[in-house]
Amino acid sequence: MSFHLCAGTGPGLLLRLFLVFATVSVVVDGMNLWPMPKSVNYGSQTLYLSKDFKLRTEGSNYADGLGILQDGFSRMVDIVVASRAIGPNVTNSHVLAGIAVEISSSDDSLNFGIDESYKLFIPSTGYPLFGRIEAKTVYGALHGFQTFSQLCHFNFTTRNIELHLAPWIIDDQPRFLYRGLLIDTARHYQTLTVMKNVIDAMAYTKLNVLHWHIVDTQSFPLEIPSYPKLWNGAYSYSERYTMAEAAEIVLYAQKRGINVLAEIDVPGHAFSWGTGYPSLWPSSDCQQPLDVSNEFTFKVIDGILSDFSKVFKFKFVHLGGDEVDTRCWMTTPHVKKWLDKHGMNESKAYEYFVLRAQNIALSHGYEIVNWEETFNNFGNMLSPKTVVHNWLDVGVAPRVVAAGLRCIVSDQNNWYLDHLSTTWQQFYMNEPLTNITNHEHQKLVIGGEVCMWGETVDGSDIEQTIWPRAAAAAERLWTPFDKLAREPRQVTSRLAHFRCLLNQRGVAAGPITGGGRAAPEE
Ligand code: CP6
Repeated sequence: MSFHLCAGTGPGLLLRLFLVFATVSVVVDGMNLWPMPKSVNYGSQTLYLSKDFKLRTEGSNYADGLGILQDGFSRMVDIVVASRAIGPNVTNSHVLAGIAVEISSSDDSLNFGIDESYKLFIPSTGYPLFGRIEAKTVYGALHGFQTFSQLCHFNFTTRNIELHLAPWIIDDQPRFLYRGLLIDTARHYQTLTVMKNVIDAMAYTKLNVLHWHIVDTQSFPLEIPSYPKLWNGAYSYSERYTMAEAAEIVLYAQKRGINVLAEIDVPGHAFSWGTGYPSLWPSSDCQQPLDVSNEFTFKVIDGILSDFSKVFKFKFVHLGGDEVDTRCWMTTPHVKKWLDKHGMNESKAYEYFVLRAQNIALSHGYEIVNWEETFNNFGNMLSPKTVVHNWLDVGVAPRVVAAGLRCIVSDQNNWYLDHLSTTWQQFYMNEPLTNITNHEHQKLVIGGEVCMWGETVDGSDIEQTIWPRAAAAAERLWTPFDKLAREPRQVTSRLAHFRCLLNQRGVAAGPITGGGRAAPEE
């Protein structure tokens, strides 16, 4: 069966058929917004976007020095027009002349926890007709643009862009402050173009953190000015990022309301570091983990984080700490001698390494994210500024927040995009607050993250591996709990529509028919 659910108006054919035969009531809301806003009201009037659709700014607080609002508006118009030849407006009533935006805060720094809420009003009467977005921050206004873009459809008869069901009153804000997507550029290098395309699609789904797993055992693609031989561990001369290009990615993301969480995964997952600086390896028989006994190891980490702090302005840095196999520390004579001298066994040395890396990050002004093994092994020793990043055990988040630390959920059975058989339904239904009932504890779950580990994806298939499954998780992280569907089939048609929208915008999102990552002919 082929699915064609990209129709601009009303529920898709499948949902219409479903509604005819449905015995349970489903919320249709007459629209296909993704992710579903907190509150939506609408009417029945069709409006036509002016060929000269304008941004009007109101209130004088926000100066838009970086052009975030102006550029966000232009991009929004571009995705709505989608290169089509728009005909002359056929009517002079019900023409929407533009959007007026009022931003109350002058601050355009993209700090963690900033207000991302917005209100979107589309009136149906008046002249001239202007939509209106009210937001505390420019980043809230950008979310308003995204929602607005999903209300617009090209009509092939009139050659106008139509906006149905006005007046609209939408009141929206995210459920979680941290809505992440991990990209791994160590197992396969990803081009700047791919990275930017991923960021664009993240903005469409209202995800707000790009977790950049830059480096791993397989390659070290990033330039580190303090230790210029580190990127000798890149796959090739071309498969690298200059620090200036990293800064370009950070700015590109910021202009779309997305923070970049940079990761160096220590002390495991770091073989590639030794290509340029072999003394980071304990010995030729022990090339990971990094040499815990060597002061140079921590000097290099300090240099990396010093360089990071000039470019990666997010308040968190990710220090990894997962899957550390410390056995060869014990069998490398100079390391064993050092451990004995300091009265450390393997697990104490692992703790010492992670805590020392944490202190270096703190000295550069960062708060820290670490993978959950650090909590499982020595949770009570972690800095209070640690966010524990779950991936292994669904039971860890309740324990982390009960211990007073913050937590990000990335359950490998539901939110790992490299697991091709994990279905979009699983991505949708994975609930970060499972088994956490205490309200104070719930607040410590700052959000969740879907992970696109890079072993099996390159530029040829990364987009359809991420999308639309990451979008299913994005609604879980954005939409208020009481507005989320209880059954995935309640959102199938709306997600299929959003997936078509991604395709129309040049994002190679795969079909949703198979559940997991499906082949197009399925
Ligand atoms: N790389 C790093 C990985 C994984 C992790 N860390 C990983 C482990 C198991 C699965 C998928 C990915 N490839 N650095 C674990 C956080 Cl199933």
